[in-house]
Amino acid sequence: MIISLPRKETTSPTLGDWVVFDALASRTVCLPNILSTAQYNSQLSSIDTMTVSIADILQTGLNVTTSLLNFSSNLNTNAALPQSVTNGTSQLGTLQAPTLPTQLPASDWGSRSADNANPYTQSPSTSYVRSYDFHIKRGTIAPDGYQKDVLLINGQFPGPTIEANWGDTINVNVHNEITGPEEGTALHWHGILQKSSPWEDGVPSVQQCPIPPGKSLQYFFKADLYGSSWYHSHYSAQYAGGLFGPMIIHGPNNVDYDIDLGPVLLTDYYHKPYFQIVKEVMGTDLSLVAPESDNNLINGKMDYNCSLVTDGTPCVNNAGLSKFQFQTGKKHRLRLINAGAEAIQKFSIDGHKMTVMANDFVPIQPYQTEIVTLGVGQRSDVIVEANGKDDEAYWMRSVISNCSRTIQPNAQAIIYYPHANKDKKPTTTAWVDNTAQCANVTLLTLTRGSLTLTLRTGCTHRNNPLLPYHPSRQPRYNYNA
Ligand SMILES: [Cu+2]
Repeated sequence: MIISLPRKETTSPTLGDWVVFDALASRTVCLPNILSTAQYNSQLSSIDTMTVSIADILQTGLNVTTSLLNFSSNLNTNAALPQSVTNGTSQLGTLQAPTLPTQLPASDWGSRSADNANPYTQSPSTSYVRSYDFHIKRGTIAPDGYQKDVLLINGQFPGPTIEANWGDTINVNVHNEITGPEEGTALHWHGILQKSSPWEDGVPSVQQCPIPPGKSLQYFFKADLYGSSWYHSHYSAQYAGGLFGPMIIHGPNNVDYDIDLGPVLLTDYYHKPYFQIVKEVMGTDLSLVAPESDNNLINGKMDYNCSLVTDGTPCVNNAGLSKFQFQTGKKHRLRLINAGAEAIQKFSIDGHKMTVMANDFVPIQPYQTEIVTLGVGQRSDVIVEANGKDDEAYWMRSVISNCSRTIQPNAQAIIYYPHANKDKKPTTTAWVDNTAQCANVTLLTLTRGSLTLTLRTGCTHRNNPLLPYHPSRQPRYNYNA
């Protein structure tokens, strides 16, 4: 196994060293020590990542698991909690999160391009099946420092990234291992058309049967559109309890870029259990109102002000923010996904404009913007050119619009340039949002000079559109004419 290490991932780096800290032995091992000095001087002193094999790490006498674990916790330089406590086994939000390829091996969309093929009617059909195994269990983590019982897929929050090529078949073997209490579950593949497989999706107990506790179900469906999306539970409010993850389908691109940084999940976040959210939103007790969200996460991470906790739940300040790596001068693709429960998100990166290349599963005529607005379930693929300073770090932000009820609307993550000091937080300034908070970006405002609405359908009298239909009375006229 080979891993790539960025330079200076420690709280006490020696200039030019890559370091792994072994917490058990309380010692720091500089990885260049395991390479020859000549190798180090000639090839490695000026670059920013080093590829090293586990065998090389073993030579240092470190236990591999320990060193990797501590390496990943070192990634949260300013974090009080290791990644395993905030996000389980997910690597999202760390500098180790893998970048994505432009396509998986054996892609087969032929001469179809974003310009010449309508994805809704001209998708290819490959013979490739991309298979995933999902084990869904309850678990306890602290994504923003506040300890919470959540639902995890393969121990991960957010759930694993599904990847396929356009036209492939996606096969997900879902094992419902939810206990304490047991509960059904059912997954929904957001945006997939399911033209020939409607039973693989939809509302549980209407279109698909929920998976009973202790049972498994194989989902098979075609990746019929391409771009960025996500999957989530459709059972109860399970996805507000953690049961969601990114789904990326590689297809032809309408805009060139160099590096695919992968999913950027934006989620309003509730400390209340999802059972309680359901009660307050859907229940028959009319004295209850929909709850306020407690925080806003980027790729499942954010800090929280624990002095706000009044119920005695364990909480740690500075749990740790998501981190991203930019390469100076390169074009980075970010796949923005609003995987939240309720909130509209306003996404931006300080000092950088974004080129929006696709919305939902549809490639679009690219346009530049400072702020991307996303409603729940919406996605925007953006290209960001790293034209900032080589030794600077920049804030990535997402703000919950003021039409949502929240205690803490501001999500932040850090983007590092290659020579930025990773021990310091960015000091950059946010773009000014000139749109009304709930509105879309100005460019997308639909303007219709003189639109006359003619009421032809609906519950109104056919001869007098202003006369309402009265449901307690048998209609005497032909409605909906
Ligand atoms: Cu959905």
